[in-house]
Amino acid sequence: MKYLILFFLSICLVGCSSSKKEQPSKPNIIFIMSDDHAYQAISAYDDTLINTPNIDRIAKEGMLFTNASVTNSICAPSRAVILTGKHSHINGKIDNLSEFDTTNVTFPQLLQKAGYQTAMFGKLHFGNNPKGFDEFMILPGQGEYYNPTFITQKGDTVIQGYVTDITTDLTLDWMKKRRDPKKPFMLMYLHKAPHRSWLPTKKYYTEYTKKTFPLPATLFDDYKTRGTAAKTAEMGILKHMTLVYDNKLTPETMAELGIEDWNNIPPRLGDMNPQQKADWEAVYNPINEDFKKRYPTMNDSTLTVWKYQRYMQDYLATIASVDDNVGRLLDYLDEEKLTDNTLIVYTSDQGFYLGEHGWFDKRFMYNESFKTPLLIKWPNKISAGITENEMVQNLDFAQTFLEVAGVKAPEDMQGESLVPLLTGKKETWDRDAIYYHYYEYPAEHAVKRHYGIATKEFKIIHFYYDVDEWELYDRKKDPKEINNVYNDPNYASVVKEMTQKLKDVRKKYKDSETLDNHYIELYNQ
Ligand code: SGN
Ligand code: CA
Repeated sequence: MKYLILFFLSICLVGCSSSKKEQPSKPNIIFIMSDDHAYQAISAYDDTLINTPNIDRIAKEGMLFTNASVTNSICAPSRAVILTGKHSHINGKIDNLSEFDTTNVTFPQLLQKAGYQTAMFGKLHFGNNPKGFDEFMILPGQGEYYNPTFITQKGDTVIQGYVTDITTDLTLDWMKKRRDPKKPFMLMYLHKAPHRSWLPTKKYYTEYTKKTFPLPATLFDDYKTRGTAAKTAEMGILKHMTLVYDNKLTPETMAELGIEDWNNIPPRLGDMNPQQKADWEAVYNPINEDFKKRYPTMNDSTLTVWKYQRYMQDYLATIASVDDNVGRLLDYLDEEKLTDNTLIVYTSDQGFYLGEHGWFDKRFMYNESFKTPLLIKWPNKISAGITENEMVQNLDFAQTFLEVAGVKAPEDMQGESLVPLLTGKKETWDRDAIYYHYYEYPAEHAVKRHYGIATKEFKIIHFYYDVDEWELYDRKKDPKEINNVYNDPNYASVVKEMTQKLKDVRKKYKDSETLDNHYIELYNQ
């Protein structure tokens, strides 16, 4: 009997220690990012436009950041900042056009070295493959919504179906079949949606094309107090959003109505198979017919509203799929009991204009494109349902993830770990200004080069290169940023203070006029 008890005890000891080994003590990290997802289109921030119950779950069970922003509001540069923890002028990826310099050290490389299993699925948009990943399947460039090609370590592969669903299928497949339960993992799950040209699934275009949305207060902004940059940007819904490419009218409709548009190319419908195309036409052809009847009586204002509604219908419908798929992933983590030891981030590579100032697209340091959604949950560490108003940036992710994993961040990373904010130890958080710098000009949408800083109260912006113009906004009194008060004598002392602070912050982050000129020269080559 004694031997029998000893035998069972020893089995238990071996069993217990091996099951302990299979539960890595380091937390898993899941970084979920969509492309161009405006915070205005997440119901945890605002439920005027859409309900996103699954994305909201992250904030309900964790933290909602109301003052998160990017350092450079454009796709690939934002991703480079996230991976390197360095501003664009330091990591070198200033625009979408250049290749990412892979001699940069990225946080996935450091986590992989520290024993994390690493994987990336979805849109990267670098022009080259990511380093530091055990496995990746990424879209080439912008990628396609329907039947997309994926770049894998074994070569390219075309996958039939809808990109948002496929990105999740690939992710879950990796989690189910190739995840090593003995290691902690770091997963980057990166949606292409809701990027232009906004092609939804049948389920959601059928539903959303029946909806009408409230108009944003600044849809008919006249940019009266703003400088040249806002006035000359080519991202107006009326003038620059195209009826065929964006609003899905057919070239035949355009010809019949005698309307000329600079971009008469339909949005990649050629990638659809015959069934997908037939389903699409069954919903979008009647919209064309309806437009033909309305067009003769339309003026600029009614056409703007029509285009805005069409824009919102398709843009938001692509988000409905993102939300469903985020739910699939969260459910899987719950089922597999992985939730408790996993930090989950939901964010976007930048914000986006949903008709505010009459615009779509991003790039500006103005609020809607500067601010980005950020929701983080980390059970047992973050209390549920917390709202955090401190100013945080995409620059902070690398150091946050390294600290979570117990890895020392390289000295030259430029962000701050968010761990003190996440764990309620705010005393050490003393950031009072954040830096922004946008470079891609001259280019599509014609947003002029600019840099600036934001404090909780004010924002100062310097537009340069082919202009030399300054703007100042009182963020508290004028959250919609319609009054540039740079020349208002009442703000003279604020201008002085903010200009000095901007100089100090440029110095702190090692940006300078010499570097501005260096990048202008490079860009013009
Ligand atoms: C494409 C879009 C632009 C968009 C850029 C950058 N045009 O060029 O509207 O600003 O991507 O977006 S499109 O005609 O190709 O749709 S980013 O998110 O990749 O930076
Ligand atoms: Ca983007």
